[in-house]
Amino acid sequence: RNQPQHAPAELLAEACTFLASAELRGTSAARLATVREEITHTGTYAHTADELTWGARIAWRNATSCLGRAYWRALEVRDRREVTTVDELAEACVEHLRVATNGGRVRLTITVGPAADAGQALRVLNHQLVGYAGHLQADGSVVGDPKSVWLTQLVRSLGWSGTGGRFDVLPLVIQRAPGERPWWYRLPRDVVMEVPLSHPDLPWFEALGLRWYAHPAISHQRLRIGGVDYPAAPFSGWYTATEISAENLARRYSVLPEIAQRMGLDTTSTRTLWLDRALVELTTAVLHSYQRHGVIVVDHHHAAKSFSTHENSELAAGRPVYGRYSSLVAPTAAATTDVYYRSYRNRVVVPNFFPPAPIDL
Ligand code: NRG
Repeated sequence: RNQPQHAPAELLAEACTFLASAELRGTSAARLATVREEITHTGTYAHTADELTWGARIAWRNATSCLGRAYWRALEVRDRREVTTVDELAEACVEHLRVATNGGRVRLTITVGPAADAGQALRVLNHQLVGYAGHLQADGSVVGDPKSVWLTQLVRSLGWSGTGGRFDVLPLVIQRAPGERPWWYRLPRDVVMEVPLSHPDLPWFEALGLRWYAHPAISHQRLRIGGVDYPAAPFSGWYTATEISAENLARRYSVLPEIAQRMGLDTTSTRTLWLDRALVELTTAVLHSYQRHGVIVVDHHHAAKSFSTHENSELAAGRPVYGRYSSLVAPTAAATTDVYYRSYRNRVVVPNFFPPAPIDL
């Protein structure tokens, strides 16, 4: 635990490759010498504000499962590396939500916490800063988000209790170092923006009581720049409507049978395409409701188009575009988008976002 994470030679090589990136406009020889010296003496080095900013942007550009990468240059990077305690990280996360949510005009924002170092890896255990609890029932069913059952049980064991409902916002859960007790923090209501779903033409839709939060603030990933790991680096971008409709509400919350029934569709045979038809109305409701509440959300056709344009400009800049097909292709009407007909190499290059280390309680 008291050893630096990477052999200095490896770290030095990754640092030098990063510092040579075109975006940094040729790091000076003096800076390279300083970094080399710092690594030799301390086993690591600190990025300048500019290196951190470009490192985070390039990490986004390299994120193979992201369809929204066209906007990588617009990422706002908040430098919170001075944070040292769980309380301070919780405060930085709340501040992140305030700034990124921006009343629904979601700002593309990353907040970078302290670098991992010997024995410490201050991090957020939630998958996203805002998320819904999954309450496991005695019969094995789940009220809420089945994805969160584990975290919900953890925070309950730490003394949290929620409403027990389907859209019960989880507290932030933060750990200072592997093996240490995590701490939880209720999010102030005013930083949690949610959108109740209604439909432009189906008046009964609103009474289903469906809702979702305004934007995803991905908080479990480890950001790696030039050989340095940042285990706490919450990232906020724009939702594609089908993430909410197809993946979250249809798949995990299993809402399609009820919608189909309210639409009067025959659900006894898949040949009636009741799943497809109910899902289209659900996606319509998401797009309509987010727009009505002034919250940025992207439709999957627009998202796919922006990605194709991005691919072309990256290729023109001489950079290959890697991707994970299954994450890039739209979950509905896939074959109406160009992405469907393409193939991608899923090559993970650094800087990038990585899965977190396994949670050690
Ligand atoms: N599917 C997840 C979120 C994954 C990341 N998607 C984004 N990221 N749009 C969900 O909550 O539905 N982003 O930073 O915008």
